[in-house]
Amino acid sequence: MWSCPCCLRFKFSPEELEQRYKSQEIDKMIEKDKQALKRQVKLLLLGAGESGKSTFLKQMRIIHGPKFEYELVKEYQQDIYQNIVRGMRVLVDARDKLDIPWEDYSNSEIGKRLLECENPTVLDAILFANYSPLVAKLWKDSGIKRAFDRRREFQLSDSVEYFFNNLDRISRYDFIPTNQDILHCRKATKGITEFVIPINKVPFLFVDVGGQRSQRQKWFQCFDSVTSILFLVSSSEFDQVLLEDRKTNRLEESKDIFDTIINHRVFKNVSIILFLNKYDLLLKKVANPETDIRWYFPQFSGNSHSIQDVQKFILAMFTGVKRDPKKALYHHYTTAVDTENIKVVFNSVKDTILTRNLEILMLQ
Ligand SMILES: Nc1nc2c(ncn2[C@@H]2O[C@H](COP(=O)(O)OP(=O)(O)OP(=O)(O)O)[C@@H](O)[C@H]2O)c(=O)[nH]1
Ligand SMILES: [Mg+2]
Repeated sequence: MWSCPCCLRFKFSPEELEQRYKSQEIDKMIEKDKQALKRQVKLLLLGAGESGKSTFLKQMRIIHGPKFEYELVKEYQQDIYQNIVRGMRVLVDARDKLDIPWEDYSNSEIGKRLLECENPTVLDAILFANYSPLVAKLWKDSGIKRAFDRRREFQLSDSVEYFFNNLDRISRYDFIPTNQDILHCRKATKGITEFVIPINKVPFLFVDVGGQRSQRQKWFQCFDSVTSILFLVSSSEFDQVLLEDRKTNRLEESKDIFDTIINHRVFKNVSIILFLNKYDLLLKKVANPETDIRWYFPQFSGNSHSIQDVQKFILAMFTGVKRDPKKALYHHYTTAVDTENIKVVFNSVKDTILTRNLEILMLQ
């Protein structure tokens, strides 16, 4: 209630007046926060491990700001060095286990050295200089390339090829990661990361979670007041198994998670947007005569080397689990490492989300 300041002066001591003034200011701030919270759009990024959730969030920063801070870029730089060394170790080990001969036998010594040296916890430009010539030499060996071609049989991050192909630039002492390098950098998310980005003067709160099995029990902590769920699927993973148990098909796992989310009663009024991600990798896989989606999904009845047929099949797999026929489900084919693609896709997604948010506000 508003009170006339002149009357208040006779009723209260200066201390009491000050106290009153402070509490009125606090009330105003709380009210302002409440209004801002009401206007805020909360977007949950969900999906299995490696589906591209954190990459999508990086794109939001690249497109809408704020820029990556210097310290963060330095962290990415170290992670990129780690991605490269770990990636080559995995390939050397796989070549051995798959019994693929070296093209140049002298590389076996280099491979052994790489496997035997202790895994450094922090790699900087100076330390990385010890590794980069070894990695460059091994990447040229057809034995390693053949192991790489059989990568679906073991666990290798999708970005290592990009980094190996950019090794000369990355090995320079003055290397500073570009946005493209940052987008390819792989670090599994542990826990929950929240990031607010003002878009069209509306605060968008992005919530990024870890998608691996051990991380999923934390998801329910962020199920409150969600405006929309952006569910990411790595569509190129139809022939791969999970890192967590090395036997479950990755696409099947992703579909099961989607089933739980889309049919969850907490999300009855939440719009769900499905991103069939890693379109670039899917395109390459479908064109490859050495693989066939039918080997993993015998129910596939189209042309297994037609990208449209494969996309249609994967989409139907996901839309098919939705139990409520009235529930809206939007979908997009995305390449999360491609800024132009995400710019276009997010523009249309944003309009859907804002309209939906307005409807919710009007109902309140
Ligand atoms: N080529 C390609 N790579 C992608 C795409 N989307 C993501 N990646 C890469 O895939 C890897 C995994 O992406 P992340 O964004 O870390 O996946 P995530 O869903 O956050 O994974 P978790 O944190 O483990 O749940 C990274 O190395 C990305 O650069 C894509 O559309 N195309
Ligand atoms: Mg992540």
